[in-house]
Amino acid sequence: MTQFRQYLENQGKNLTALSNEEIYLTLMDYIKKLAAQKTKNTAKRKVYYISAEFLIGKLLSNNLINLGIYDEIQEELAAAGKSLAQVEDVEPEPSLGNGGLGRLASCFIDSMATLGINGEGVGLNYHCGLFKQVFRNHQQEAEANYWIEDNSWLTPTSVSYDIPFKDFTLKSRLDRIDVLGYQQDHKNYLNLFDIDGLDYSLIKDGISFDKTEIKKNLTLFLYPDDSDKNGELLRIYQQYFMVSNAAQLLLDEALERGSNLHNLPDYAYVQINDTHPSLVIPELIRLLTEKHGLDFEEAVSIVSKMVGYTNHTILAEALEKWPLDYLNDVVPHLVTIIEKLDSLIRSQYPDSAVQIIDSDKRVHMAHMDIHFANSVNGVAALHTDILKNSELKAFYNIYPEKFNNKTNGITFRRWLEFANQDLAAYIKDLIGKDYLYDTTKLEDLLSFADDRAVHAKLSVIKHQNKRALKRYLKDNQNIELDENSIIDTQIKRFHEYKRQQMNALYVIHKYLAIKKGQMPKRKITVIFGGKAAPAYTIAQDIIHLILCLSELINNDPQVSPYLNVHLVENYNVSLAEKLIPATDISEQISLASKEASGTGNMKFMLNGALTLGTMDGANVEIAELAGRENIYTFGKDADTIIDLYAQSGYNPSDYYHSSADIKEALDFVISDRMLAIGSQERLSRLYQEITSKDWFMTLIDLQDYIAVKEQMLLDYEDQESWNKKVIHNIAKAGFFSSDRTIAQYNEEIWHSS
Ligand code: 26Q
Repeated sequence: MTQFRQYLENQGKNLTALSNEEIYLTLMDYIKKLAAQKTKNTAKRKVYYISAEFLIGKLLSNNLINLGIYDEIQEELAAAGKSLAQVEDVEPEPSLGNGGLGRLASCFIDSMATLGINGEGVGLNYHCGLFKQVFRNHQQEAEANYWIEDNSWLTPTSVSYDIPFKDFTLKSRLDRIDVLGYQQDHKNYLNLFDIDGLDYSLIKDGISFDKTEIKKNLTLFLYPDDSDKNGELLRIYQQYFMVSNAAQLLLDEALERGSNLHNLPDYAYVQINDTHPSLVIPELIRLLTEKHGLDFEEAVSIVSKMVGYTNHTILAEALEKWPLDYLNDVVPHLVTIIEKLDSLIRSQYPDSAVQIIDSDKRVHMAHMDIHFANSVNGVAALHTDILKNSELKAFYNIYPEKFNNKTNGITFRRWLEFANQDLAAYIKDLIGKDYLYDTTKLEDLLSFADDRAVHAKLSVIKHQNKRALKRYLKDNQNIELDENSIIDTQIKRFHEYKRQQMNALYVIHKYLAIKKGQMPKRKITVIFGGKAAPAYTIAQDIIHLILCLSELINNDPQVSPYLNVHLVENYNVSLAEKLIPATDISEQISLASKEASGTGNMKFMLNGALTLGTMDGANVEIAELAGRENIYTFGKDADTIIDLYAQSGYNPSDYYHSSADIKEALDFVISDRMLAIGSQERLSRLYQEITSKDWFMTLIDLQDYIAVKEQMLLDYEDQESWNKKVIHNIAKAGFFSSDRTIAQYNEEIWHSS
């Protein structure tokens, strides 16, 4: 009898009689009991991975896989006439993240546990998290997403700290989620701090709420609207609450394990995920000096040995700069410390480019991080080079030894074993299970690169995944997917630099060609997914354009047999798990130099989609590893784009007037056919933006993009050579395991053992 059957019998439960909801709760309880039997990792130096986001996805299957009992449970359920997949549907998806940065943090805590590293996540438990996206009138609307149910993966603790703000002190509470590594005896935690006294009635329309009632709203939403002062203040309250809790937890745990605080770096390391947790630096210094009596110099020296900063962006608007006045309104006790740190730097380095507080009295969080961390890393080779040679050059000149690269990765447990079970099983048939422990073993697949039987089987698996996606989209989104079409997918947050608008212009180009009688050989389905920040108007306009195109094209009987366009609603981890295995073409088309890494690109590669991409972020490493001939690249390179910005040398009207294709596609945005469906205001604003400003250079690569995409569609017809490319991609994806990334963080930065 299996352990699970025994457990059911002890509880007097019979699977056949249980609903899917009841089975879900039973499995959660069973997993929590198994997790409770595991002891914690104990290495002396503990890593605290502080992050505003943890986009963890559903946990049921992930935990079953990591416990090594997924197959067993699936069989037990099947024997009782139940489906594990339907039970998985019952689980709500946690809404604690937004995009790549949050998903990365989640892959990282999975890998830390898998490698047996004593490393935990620290963040906030936002009760409504990121907004839920709904489409009305071809526009995005935002609704509050209440994702926490009475029974959840969160386990309450008695840990609580006093968090001092200027006008009041808030008591925190800590909930934890067990993080089980793959087939590990030990576990870690994801620590999510919260407040008591949260008040949902503050939420009015959609996601608007009273931003001034901090004691009742602090953990309501992730990234509350910060387009006004109250919104910015709330974000500072959230950030300080997060890091003061993290710092107090870290100090408590270090003291408990025998640190005398003078040797604190032997007991703890803090990894700062982008600048959102940067206030942890002055907060640790404050606690060491004011609470524990160390002198300022020593506190600074201690903290400087135990903090690492990861940069995820070179976009100026995403680099946080808080007005000193705002910090004074919320955390005046940190301002004195930040000012001291600033004077320290001023006395050593006169260069205004490296100051912490600028002449407008704004605190540059990244600058503080770089001066007082002992490691600064980018997230892909190209990104780190850009940091060193242009964006952070002045800092690199001062501290060359601090800068290092850690190319991102993804956990193969979730993104292959779970998401693409047929492919994973087939890989095991071909090369055995070793790749589960050493993902570079996937290279053994190269010996099948020319094997026709393998090509055929890969096509069959892709087709089955398309059928599974078709069923899901039909049942959940009322979308009719053609499983015999080429699936071309762009899923990521909506942002001009990611250039969903360029893909939309391709769609228009294709639509017009079909209208002129130029039919593609095979039907193409272009799928988009992603949310736009509610205050980001142009991103909303791009969503509007795509929803209008979808309406126009899918309902045009002349065009829809050849081309479909879908924008899936409320894109999240669970949808990604279904979309990626069914995709043929992976759209990674950011303006070169702007996408720090990308991690979706890695997931698609591993799942047998071919990349259509610019030489940006980790695409560069994908091209190197898989071979330039096995992916489809186009567009200007990063150096060219960086030079163009430096010289203000890009003018969209040059491109608009120089190509009939581009002009025709753009003019269509404000054509009568589009205006009959969409909003004049949104469509003409977008048209104006692209033809006159186009800060992220949509048009510079459009012609090349169209040409390479056409070639790709033609190449798809030769399934032999297509699948050969697919095999090269899967075989070389091993490098992008987050286990490799985390092993590097540990060997080169954390030194936890
Ligand atoms: C900043 C200021 C004010 C309000 C919000 C923000 C903010 C919020 C979220 C800034 C950045 C983010 C998220 C960034 C992010 O997800 N970056 C992605 O990180 C991935 C993991 O390293 C990379 O693969 C992606 O290239 C990068 O875009």
